[in-house]
Formats: sequence, C-alpha cells, structure tokens
Amino acid sequence: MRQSLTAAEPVAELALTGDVARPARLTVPDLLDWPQHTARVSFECATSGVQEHSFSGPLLHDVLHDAGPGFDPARRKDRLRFLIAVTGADGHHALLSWAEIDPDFGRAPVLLAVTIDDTPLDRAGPQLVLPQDRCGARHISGINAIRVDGRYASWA
Ligand SMILES: Nc1nc2c(c(=O)[nH]1)N[C@H]1C(S)=C(S)[C@@H](COP(=O)(O)O)O[C@H]1N2
Ligand SMILES: [Mo]
Repeated sequence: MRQSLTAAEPVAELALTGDVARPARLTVPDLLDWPQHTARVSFECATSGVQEHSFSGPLLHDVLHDAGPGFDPARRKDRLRFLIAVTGADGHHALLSWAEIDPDFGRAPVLLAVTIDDTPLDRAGPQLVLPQDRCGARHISGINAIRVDGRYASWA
C-alpha cells in the first residue's frame, strides 16, 4: 500500500534532460501516470552474492519517448546514435543505448521502478531494473538524473 506523504518528508526528484523536446522533473508519484509493469529479477553482485527482488514501475522507454527524444521517428536508423545516461544520487552511473530499449531493436523491458518488494521508492527515488542483466551493477537506485544524448552523430 502506498504511504501518504507530508510536506516535511522530502520526495526525491529526477531530472530528465538532454536531447528531448520536453525536459522534466519527475517524482516517483509522477511515474505512476504511465502504464505500470512488474518484474521479478535475480541478479548477482560481486560483493553481496545473489539477490532477488520484485519491482514495479513504468518502462523507461515509455517515459523517455514521451519526453520527445530528438530523432526523426520515421527513420529507425536515426535512433542508433542516442545514448541514455542514468545517474544515482551517490554518483553511480551507467550508459544505455537507445536501441537497447527500443521496441524495434533490443526490446529490453527496462523499468524505472517505483516500488521494490512492494515498498514505495518515493523518498529514495526510482531504481533502474534490467531483467536481462545477470549482474546487479546497472540496477541503479536513487536515480536523480537521466540524460538523453544524441551528439554521437558527429563522431564520424
Ligand atoms: N545508486 C547506486 N545504485 C547501485 C549501486 C551503487 O553503488 N549505487 N550498486 C549496484 C550494484 S553493484 C548492485 S549488485 C546492486 C545491488 O546493490 P545492493 O547490494 O546495495 O542492493 O545495486 C546496484 N545499484
Ligand atoms: Mo554489485
């Protein structure tokens, strides 16, 4: 059951920035506006062994898609140069490629989880969930920034 929040309790916010038409600041309650998915995942940590958790939340792709990423939606190839940088409040971060989560390419069902084991993440902030990952390292908790970046087009 979701806990009620008072003004005294800080609610974590994540900044969604970069090559998007609609940058946003999103709280965990905001993330309930998208269709919710669940995942039961098992991952191994080099230091703490195997962990199992259940998560719920929107698909990362749904949230980022609605922010209006700066590629031409009619040209699938245009998406291949986009990266997604996900950062936790402690500075832990990871890069994903857009194609990894795109339904036309890797189709990874990556979540921006708003609950872990039925506990709301309102104060901690959302957690990245990658059901396909054997290692836990990309399951970034306390996400406070996501940046979409398409500048790699200029590398060639
Ligand atoms: N913000 C943040 N998220 C993180 C990490 C971290 O250091 N910071 N460590 C990762 C690693 S290495 C693992 S295995 C999983 C599980 O970490 P836990 O053992 O702290 O639950 O969280 C991941 N998410
Ligand atoms: Mo880990």
